[in-house]
Amino acid sequence: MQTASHLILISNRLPATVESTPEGLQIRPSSGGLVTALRPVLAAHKGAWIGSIDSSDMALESPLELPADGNPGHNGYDMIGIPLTPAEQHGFYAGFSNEIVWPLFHDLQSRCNFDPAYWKIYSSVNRKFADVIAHAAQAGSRIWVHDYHLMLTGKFMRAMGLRQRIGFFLHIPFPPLDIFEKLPWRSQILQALIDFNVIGFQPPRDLRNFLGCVRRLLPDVELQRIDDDMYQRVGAQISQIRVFPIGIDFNEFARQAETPDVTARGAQIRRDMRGQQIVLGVDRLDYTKGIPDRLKAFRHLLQTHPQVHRKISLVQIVVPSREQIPKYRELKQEIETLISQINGTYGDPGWTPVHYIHRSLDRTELLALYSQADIALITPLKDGMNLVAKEFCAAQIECRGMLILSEFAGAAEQLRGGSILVNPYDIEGVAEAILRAYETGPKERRKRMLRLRRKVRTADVYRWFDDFNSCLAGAGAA
Ligand code: ADQ
Repeated sequence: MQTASHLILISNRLPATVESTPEGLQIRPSSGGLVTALRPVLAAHKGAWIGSIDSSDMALESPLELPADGNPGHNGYDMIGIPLTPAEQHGFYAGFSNEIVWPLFHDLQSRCNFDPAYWKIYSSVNRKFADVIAHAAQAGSRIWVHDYHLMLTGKFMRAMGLRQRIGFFLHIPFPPLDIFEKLPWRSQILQALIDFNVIGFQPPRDLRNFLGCVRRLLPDVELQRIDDDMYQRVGAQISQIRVFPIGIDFNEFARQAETPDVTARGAQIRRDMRGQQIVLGVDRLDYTKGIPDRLKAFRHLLQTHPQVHRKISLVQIVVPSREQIPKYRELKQEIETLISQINGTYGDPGWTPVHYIHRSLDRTELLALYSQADIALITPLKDGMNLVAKEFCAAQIECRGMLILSEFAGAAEQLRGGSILVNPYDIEGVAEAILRAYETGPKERRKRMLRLRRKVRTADVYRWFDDFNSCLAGAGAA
């Protein structure tokens, strides 16, 4: 018998990799935006996490149940891994999710490949997820679906007769009507989303866009405004549509940033780059993160302000991502060409303008860089939130760093007071912002960073989780 607080989280991938070894199944916790955000809140709640797994070496046909008992990799959660065939992986994940929804929802419709075959597979994989959820759900379960891969699951769960409270949180942006309506399956997606009891978005911008689409494309749906950040659907099924800006585990990041390992590594980085201000970029390899435009802005700064030569360096960390998709491979090439061109033009034996790291970093290395950076340059073309901006603030124990942030990141809404906001497409504007940050004195830096840290500390991941979870608990069942 489960209690009413039994929570089922569902995301495209399980927050772990499962490998078959002669000793049995090996389960390793994985990293990534969503997992980083949710891991700290898992320990306190009981329930299950459902997501797909790579089962190519296990020849699985049915879902793999991984009970939490005695397995530290689970964070106290049962896990259920859904095996997907290579065709499903291709059509659902690489295809519909990442060649259609991902670019479209980031306003990059020219990058979309609206292949109708993708839609069929997306729909059938969403049904498969809904089926597994229906089997795992208990009478009092709350069901919380994450992100754009699974927008149809609510509809399928309802069709299967599930009456529990179901919520959906979108980690990525929701586009404005004139972009969303390019989607050939726009009404089906919107109709499916409205079947959730709670629909959560990151910044108010996305809530407004969603409401605009519902009003235009689903005119029979009646919405009632509760306040600026919250709307309610009127009708048989009560839905709340709200903003829940995601945060980080601020205290944990700040604590780790002061550990001896991080401090020692930070001091070494400082020595290696003495006499220079460190400009830091940290991103998954993704065209939405605006890395080429950022490099062009940095190049423009070097071109127009020779006084900063040898006094400033960009450290650009790029985490490999979605390497099976050709556009991502092309992006890597573009980034590397730009970096070698900048270093070839401006570098000399004593100074490398751009340091490029193409791999995932461990927490110590990442925190050492965050804590030593004089300027964080975070310029996504569009982003649901952007956790890197918040992690940077948490690790800035000495309050020396300046944050330059894209006005199109969801985080800009919360961090506008304290950061320098830029239009990431404006190469000259971003170059000017770097110069301005470079010239900012210690007193002003400290004032700004204290303000940013206060904001990030208050709106942390626990608050995000609690807000959504209590909203889900309070939402009417179907
Ligand atoms: P992402 O697009 O993955 O997440 P982001 O929010 O920036 O983007 O999170 C990236 C995460 O990866 C951060 O926690 C960061 O620490 C980590 N990371 C980045 N570079 C790393 C490196 N080299 N080594 C190790 N770790 C690294 C999606 C949405 C975002 C939204 C999040 C959470 O696209 O807009 O903020 O979900 O909702």
